[in-house]
Amino acid sequence: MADSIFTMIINGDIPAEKIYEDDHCIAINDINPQAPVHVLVIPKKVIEKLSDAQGDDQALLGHLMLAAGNVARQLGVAEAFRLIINNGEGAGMTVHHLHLHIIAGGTLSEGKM
Ligand code: DGP
Repeated sequence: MADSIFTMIINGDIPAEKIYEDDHCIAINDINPQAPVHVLVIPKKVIEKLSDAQGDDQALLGHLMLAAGNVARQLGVAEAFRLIINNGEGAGMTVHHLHLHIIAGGTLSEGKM
C-alpha cells in the first residue's frame, strides 16, 4: 500500500510544522482548518482506521488521548475542545491513516462547529 500523506509528513518527505512530536505520534495543524484551533494528532504506526486497531494497540490509543490533552494544554485550549475521529469514508474520512482532530477556539457550546 502506498504511504499515506501523513506517513510522508512523519517521514519528512512532505513539509509540515510539527507542533508536537514524541516517539509514537506527531501533531500538526490541519491544512483546511474548520475552527480557530484545528490540530491533527497522528500515530507514527500506520493504522488505517480506528476499527482496524487491535488489542496490542491499546497502549498507543491511550497515548494518543494523552498526547491530545498535552497538545490542548500547549495551545491554551485545555478547558474547551473536541476530539473527533472519522472512521471510514462514510464518516468523512479522507486520509486513511488514523488521526484525532482537536477542534477548539470557537463557540463550541453553541454547536457551531
Ligand atoms: P479526515 O477527513 O478525518 O480524514 O481528515 C483529514 C484531514 O487531513 C483533513 O481535515 C485535511 C487534513 N489534511 C489533508 N492533507 C493534509 C496535508 O498535507 N497537511 C495537513 N497539515 N493536513 C492535511
